[in-house]
Amino acid sequence: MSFPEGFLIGAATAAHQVEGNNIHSDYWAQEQMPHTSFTEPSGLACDHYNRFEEDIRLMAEAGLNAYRFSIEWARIEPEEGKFDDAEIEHYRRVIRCCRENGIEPLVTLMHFTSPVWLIRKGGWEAESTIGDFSRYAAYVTEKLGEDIRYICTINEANMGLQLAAIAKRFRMMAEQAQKNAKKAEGTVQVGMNFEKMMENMKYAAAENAGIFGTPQPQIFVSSRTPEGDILVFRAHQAAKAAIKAIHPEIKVGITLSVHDLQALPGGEAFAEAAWDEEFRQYLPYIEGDDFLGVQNYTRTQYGPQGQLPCPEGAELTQMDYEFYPEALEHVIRRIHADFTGDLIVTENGVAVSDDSRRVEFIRRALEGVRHCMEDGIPVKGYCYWSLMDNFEWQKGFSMTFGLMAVDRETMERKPKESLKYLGSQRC
Ligand code: GCO
Repeated sequence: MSFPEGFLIGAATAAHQVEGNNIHSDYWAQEQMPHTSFTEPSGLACDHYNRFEEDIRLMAEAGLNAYRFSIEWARIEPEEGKFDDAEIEHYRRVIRCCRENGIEPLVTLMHFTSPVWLIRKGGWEAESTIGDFSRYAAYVTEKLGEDIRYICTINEANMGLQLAAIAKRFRMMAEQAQKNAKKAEGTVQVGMNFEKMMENMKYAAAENAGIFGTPQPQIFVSSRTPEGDILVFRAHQAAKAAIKAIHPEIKVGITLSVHDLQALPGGEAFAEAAWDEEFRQYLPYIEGDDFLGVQNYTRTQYGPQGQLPCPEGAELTQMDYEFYPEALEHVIRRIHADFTGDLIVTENGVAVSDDSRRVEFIRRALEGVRHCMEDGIPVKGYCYWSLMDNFEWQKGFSMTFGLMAVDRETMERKPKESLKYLGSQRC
């Protein structure tokens, strides 16, 4: 089955990861800290801010008809209550360029980065963020709404608790390491400086306090309290109401990070609990949304003792995920059992150096999407992550997810076979 007329096939990016010089954002500030946890600063990133016309043209020439990108809040409102119309005009040009190239823009309003002033006010644990975010959403909708049909309010809104669980495990390991730092260094077969890591954490706390007024700034990608976790979804609801009040015809949704959670014998309860925490608990906050953005990369397996490592001998990606494109079909089916609204795959991709593996990944992932649609599941689009190799947050530019390579010196774009392959998959 080929995809129906109007099915969206495209690529995704995020402002901070590709545009460059996002200087009013919390991430930019943390990247400059002497004891930053970032491998390298984002700097000019992929200079997409200045090269977006070329990038959009390359997508259109390859046959893509959709582009998911984010508008950067820290550019639009660099100071609280002061909106920068010049930046609105920049994004108006991006949206117009999409339309001129026959590409549907899917606009994300918040993709992990926030203005520094928001974090100084308490960030994603502060009640005031709900009003600040919906005011920003209203401003963008007023200015650009007539050219937009799809808005994703918040990217991967369910990351907070996932991070809290990881941070808890890390803290326990770090406390253990602090007790026997030297001894701990002898228990791993890799040169680790646990003492230096602990030292760094102390300095970083002081540096964060200097920037944000607190040693533990509540940036979006932080461990979240249960109240903070729900605050993110309340911010989504407030922004959706603000958007609908101005342009009710715009389709509004949120995007969630979802794993294909698989239970081996004895692991059923763990897998069920993980699905409740990762997805089901948020259903009341997304019921009635126009679509749900599905973001999936791999699977997670559970046995009688809980989460299992990747299967022995499995092909791994640069991110140490298992190469497992079948996860997408499984997770779409699982979501549809609980949420029967429209679905758009807003992120699915693979960080590999061999592009033929990316082509194989896309082929198998889209095969799974087709199977879901043949069974009547309302999938309306697929956006591959990512259009170009870009700034993978704390890992810097080392991960290559892109359909295009970018020369780090010259910023020259080098489209890969996978870009052409993806474009060839439209109806
Ligand atoms: C995320 C973000 C992207 C990542 C992508 C690859 O899901 O973390 O949406 O910014 O770069 O997922 O890890």
